[in-house]
Amino acid sequence: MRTAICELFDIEYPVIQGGMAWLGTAELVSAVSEGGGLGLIGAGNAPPSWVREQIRLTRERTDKPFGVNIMLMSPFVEEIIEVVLGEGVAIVSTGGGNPGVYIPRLKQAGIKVMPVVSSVALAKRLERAGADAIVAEGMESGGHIGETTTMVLVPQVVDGVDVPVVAAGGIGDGRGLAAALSLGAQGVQVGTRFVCAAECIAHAKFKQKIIEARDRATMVTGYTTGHPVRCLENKMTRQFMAMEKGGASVAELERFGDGKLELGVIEGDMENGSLMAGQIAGLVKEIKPAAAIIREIVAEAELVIAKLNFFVLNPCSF
Ligand code: TUI
Repeated sequence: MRTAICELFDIEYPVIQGGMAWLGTAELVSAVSEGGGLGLIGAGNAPPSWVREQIRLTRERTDKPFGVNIMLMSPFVEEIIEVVLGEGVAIVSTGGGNPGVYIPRLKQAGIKVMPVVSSVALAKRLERAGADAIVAEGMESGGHIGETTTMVLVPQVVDGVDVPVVAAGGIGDGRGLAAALSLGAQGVQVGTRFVCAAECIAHAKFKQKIIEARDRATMVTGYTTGHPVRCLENKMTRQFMAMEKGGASVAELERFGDGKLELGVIEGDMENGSLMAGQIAGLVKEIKPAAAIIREIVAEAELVIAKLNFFVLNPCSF
């Protein structure tokens, strides 16, 4: 299954790992890239020295292409840009803001740039600014989200830009990949499913909580701060929501949220930690190597597409 995204990034399968803060480490990134997908180091709020170290560790583990996801709300964005330039990183994705001002410098260095967006307007603006591909991320995703679902956002972004589009949000198996291709996307970005990759350093309790999650396990908090975030529902999300309903200020809420992601996904505090995960958590049933996850997604998508093709040729056969 080769698409324009495979050509653009020189990868085997059009499956990109979401740039998850704390979890997009050399272990997972190299496993995804070795498996024929595209691994992304999740810079999150990490200091530039950590990002540099992860780039070097990834290179020790794989010769395959990989990238860095820059989270634009990080206080270290400028320094992380310097790190990716200095280390000769080939691919940069961005999230959590408008990367327009950084694109010229990245492009000048020959870096392929793939912003994650949650609206058609920003997709168009970033294509004009030089983006090589666009990730259209629906509100089914874990972490910081927009307002539109993947089903609705992807075809409108596809119609709005000429560069290849990658669908994100709510995709965790081959049916999701086939659906994304049907909407006109040339690939998928997958986050939550890769949290349960064997190589992902997420705490075992977090992986287990995703495996036990059902369709309505997640909750969105932070609408009052302007930064809505989807997480598995727990004591932390209920407290956050209660503070929002009680009129807590943005500063109070931000203070409350500080450090909670590491507490949840790395330290394994299932009640007080922030467990960012997408709605597709309900579909994740087992831990397996990243390469197997990728193989299964692609094989299932090929089967789904073959079945649909058969259906077109043989009406009423379903
Ligand atoms: O960025 C993400 N997902 C994230 S970032 C993150 S770290 C975090 N930690 C605590 C609180 C908040 C965030 C966790 N998950 N996804 C990509 C994404 N980007 N989704 C939506 C956007 C986005 C939003 C606004 C992109 C651009 C944008 O632009 C606004 C503007 O300035 O035009």
